[in-house]
Amino acid sequence: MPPFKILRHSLAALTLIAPLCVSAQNIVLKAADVHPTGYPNVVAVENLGKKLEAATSGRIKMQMFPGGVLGSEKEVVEQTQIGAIQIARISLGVLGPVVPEVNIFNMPFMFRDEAHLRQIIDGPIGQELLDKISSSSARLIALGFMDSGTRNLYSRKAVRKPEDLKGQKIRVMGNPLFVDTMNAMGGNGISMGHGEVFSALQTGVIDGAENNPPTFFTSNQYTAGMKYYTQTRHLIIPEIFVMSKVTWDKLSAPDQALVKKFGREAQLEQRELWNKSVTEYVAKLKAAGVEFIDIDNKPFYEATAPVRAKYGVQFADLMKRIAEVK
Ligand code: BDP
Repeated sequence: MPPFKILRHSLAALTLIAPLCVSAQNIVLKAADVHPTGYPNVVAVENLGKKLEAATSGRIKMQMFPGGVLGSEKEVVEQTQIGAIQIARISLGVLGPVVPEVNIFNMPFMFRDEAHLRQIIDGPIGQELLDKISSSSARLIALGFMDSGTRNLYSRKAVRKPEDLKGQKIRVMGNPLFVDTMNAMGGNGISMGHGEVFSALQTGVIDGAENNPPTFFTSNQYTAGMKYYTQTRHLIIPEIFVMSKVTWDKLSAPDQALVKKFGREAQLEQRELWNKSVTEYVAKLKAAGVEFIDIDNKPFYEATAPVRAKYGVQFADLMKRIAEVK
């Protein structure tokens, strides 16, 4: 057959097949998380996938890629923006450089405690922030928040006050706000992706980092000479999970409604899993010999006032509303 005929035949075949593919609308959602299998966020997103699969009789499926195999959170955000990844579960911290409005939640000592943060993310202010992300130019649809507890500092040396951090290189997430925060707390903030922290600690490229107990344990960072876990309680940041707008726009309105409904359920399910995991990993860290240092964190709070002033100036009204939520 002459080549043009083959081409014409294949095009004809394609036009026959293509409408079938579209009407079948089989979608496999690739989901990414830096945490390992079994971590509360991973489990909650996997369950969201299972519910979607059941509710659509297998038309929509999810494949979870845990453990950072699809890249750092920064890379995962970029991949999700272009539609190469469909669902990303990330810290709200790394979304700050992409959607600056979210930095309201990323400021040091923004929330009184975890209960305060939960009130906010479950209520109207949380919904407003999700809507801001979805309507921004980021091409991400925000499905829900998750708990990430309280971030505390860990280091090779015992830290009790800002002066103890002098000269220490402390890893923070990739957002200039966190570098400023760590510098204000007395150390030298160094930003890098989560997946690089363990070896950076081991090789002495950095002297410490900061995170919640489940991450500190499951990433093995506590085994890299991190003997002291100081209760600075400087950041209470939620996680967020988003869908690529490229994917979202391809879903029918009923499918979009399912994704939203199960997304909200995932937010609440993760919380139950989270509560259990904090108790479990605090016990494991202590059993492994990590010393938990309880301190009066007021000096760290005071030291970071300039950071709140610098980044908070654009959020004055919202900060007032957040403080008023009891
Ligand atoms: C963990 C968050 C994860 C971040 C990590 C980090 O769950 O999303 O990647 O911290 O510090 O608590 O990078």
